[in-house]
Amino acid sequence: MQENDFLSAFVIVCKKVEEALEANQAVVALESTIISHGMPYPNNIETAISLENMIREEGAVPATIALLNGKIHIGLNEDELEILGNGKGNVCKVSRRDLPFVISKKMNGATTVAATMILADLLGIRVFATGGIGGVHRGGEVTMDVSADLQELANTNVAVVSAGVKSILDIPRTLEYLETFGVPVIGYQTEEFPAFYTRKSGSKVDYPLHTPEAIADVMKTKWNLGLDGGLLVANPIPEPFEMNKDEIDTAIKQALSECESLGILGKEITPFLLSRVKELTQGNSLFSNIKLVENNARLAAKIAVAYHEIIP
Ligand code: PSU
Ligand code: MN
Repeated sequence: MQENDFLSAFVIVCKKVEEALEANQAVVALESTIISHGMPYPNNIETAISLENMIREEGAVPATIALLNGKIHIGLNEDELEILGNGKGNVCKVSRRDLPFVISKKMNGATTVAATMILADLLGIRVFATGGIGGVHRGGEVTMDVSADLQELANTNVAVVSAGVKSILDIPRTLEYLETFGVPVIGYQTEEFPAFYTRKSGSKVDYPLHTPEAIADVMKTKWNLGLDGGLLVANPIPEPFEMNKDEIDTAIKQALSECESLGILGKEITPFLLSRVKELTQGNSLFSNIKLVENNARLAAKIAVAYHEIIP
């Protein structure tokens, strides 16, 4: 069986994304874990729709990626977003490891950064916007809890735009890991690596770049050199929406200690921490979260447009 026949049995590409890919237009991938496990209903669906609209406003085509009844969907309609976000059915959190099971069992799945990168890459989508990526957990030097997102960045040719990494994680070790695996960390108009809810983390980016065109040029250069793997574009939350550092630090500290005393393990750790931080800071963190993802979607679209102008 040809590779394409094989894939077409699993992949459903929506019409607008298919047309954009055929016409070699800029496409931006979006993940779905943020919809199913990252935000409450109905803010999650509203945000998913607003991200898509912002990407269109910037001249690119959005492709939200998820698994529905075991099919890989690239580009979702509003009914499909509703299934992922309304909390009524079971939607698994799907990273690289989970893909074959959820597809083979014809289940619904929300894709993490790692799984979204894999599926974007299948179709040649090179730019992806998210909120925050997974990383090395605090204590990860003992537990070995390191998100599969980092290995995917090491191997898969997609530029991921995020607002940095939440300080539920060990940010300096996350950056060390990325360095070891050759993943460039670019700061968009910043020298400081951002910590999701706040613009500063105390760690530096590798290279600050000031325009989407400059970022697109680095992507092209990296891949033309045969240096496979992703790039992490760290885009700080806009100043007006930044959270108070003490408020967020206190909530994270409490969430981490509850996680340990409840004995939460494995893939449940990140969703537990995210949802506890959200509860402990009430609406504040949700509002910041929405604003920073929107900011990332706009930048990702600008990078995708710039990239498409310089590739043949
Ligand atoms: N960090 C966030 N928000 C998120 C996630 C991480 O600030 O929504 C989600 C993303 O989908 C990410 C995943 O890819 O959690 C990482 O999970 P794990 O640590 O289990 O690999
Ligand atoms: Mn983990």
